Amino acid sequence: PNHYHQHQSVSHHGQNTVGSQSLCTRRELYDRGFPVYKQPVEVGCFSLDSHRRFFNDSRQLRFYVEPDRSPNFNLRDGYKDRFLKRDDGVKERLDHLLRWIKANRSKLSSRLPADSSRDLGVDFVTWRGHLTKLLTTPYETKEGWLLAVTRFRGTWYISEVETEAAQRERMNRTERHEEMMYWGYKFEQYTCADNLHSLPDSGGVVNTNEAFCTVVQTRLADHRLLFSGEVDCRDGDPKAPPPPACYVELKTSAEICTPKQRSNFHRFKLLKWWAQSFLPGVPRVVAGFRDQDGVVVSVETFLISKISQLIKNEYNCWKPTVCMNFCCDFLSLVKRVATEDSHSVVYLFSWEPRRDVTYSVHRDSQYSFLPHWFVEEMTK
Ligand code: 0WD
Ligand code: CA
Repeated sequence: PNHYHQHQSVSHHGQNTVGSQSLCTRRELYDRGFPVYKQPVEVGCFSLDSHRRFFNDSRQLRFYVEPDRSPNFNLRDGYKDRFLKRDDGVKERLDHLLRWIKANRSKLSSRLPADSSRDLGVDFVTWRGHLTKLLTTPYETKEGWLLAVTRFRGTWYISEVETEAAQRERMNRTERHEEMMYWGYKFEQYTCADNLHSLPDSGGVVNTNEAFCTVVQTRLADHRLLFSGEVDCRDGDPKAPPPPACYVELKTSAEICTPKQRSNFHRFKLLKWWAQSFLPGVPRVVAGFRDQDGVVVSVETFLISKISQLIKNEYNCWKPTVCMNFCCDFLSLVKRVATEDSHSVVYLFSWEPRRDVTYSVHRDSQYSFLPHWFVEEMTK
């Protein structure tokens, strides 16, 4: 299929209207007290197998095995002959998360009064990754975003739409970039075992269809959130705390050799790492620092709770409170704007660096993303 023109063709319908409210993304406006963010609670999990099939269980959860401090893992190994890459041209939107909701709906609304059993009991349903993009927006200077919102039975569903720039980048990646995207998954293979009694198998195939996702519930100010995020592995100690506190996020990053590189790492990379793991309450990130040839030269653990102190000496650095307040104000804007409750109406919020967040409204368009089976299920 031709993926271009996905935004242009909307205007042919002549049905989209442009909204009047907008949101400024300047940092100074969000530098106030930290909003209430409740400790995230895991309400379930699911797995996607090597064929990207959904299972309502933790079969894909792996166990962290601490490597040497200087392990010399070769991240290039297997790229040519032991790598099965997920087709990232296939847009899954919220589908897997909605399948989880369908299978676990009774658990979710069991805390609500009996007559409101059709109500999910949350304001927003989305992927953790979409929230990460919102948190980092006041500091983002390169990549904009498009978020489609549908209000359905009192809940706002938020699903990302690929921007034209992101699509261009995806279709024009260099061979070097393609290979470097593999390195992160290879690092996972070197540090994760399939069960408590086994060790990592670096000779196996890396298949990026496989995933384990946690589903968490929490509240940001007056916004009740239900979201899911992919989790790399859990602490291998059986006495580790319950999820999400036992989860470990794995990352690779270029080794730091100069003060300038250290400063950039603090200012840009730690912002993304902090936002991604803070949201679901994952307490630590294990980072493999690699050289130009993809060899991991050192491994370091970062505690999410310590990151804000680590960065305080950087001039003009990011602040967690700005991230959280911006996200909170964006969600308030969504509630004010997306008032029509209909599975086929999409409010498309868009943002480009140095601009305000704006939106347009689309009825029965290509942007509609709630699948029929989900709409039917929730209407029962
Ligand atoms: O259709 C979409 N627009 C998206 C779908 C965008 C993002 C995610 N997804 C889905 C996929 O089903 C995936 O399994 O969500 C799942 C992961 O969601 P997430 O945790 O909310 O995503 P994010 O926090 O951005 O990424 C977590 C990990 C990444 O690890 P690193 O260490 O690089 O942050 O999920 C992987 C990646 O390994 N990942 C993806 N996997 C499948 N599809 C995607 C993606 N689009 N993006 C990141
Ligand atoms: Ca990771």
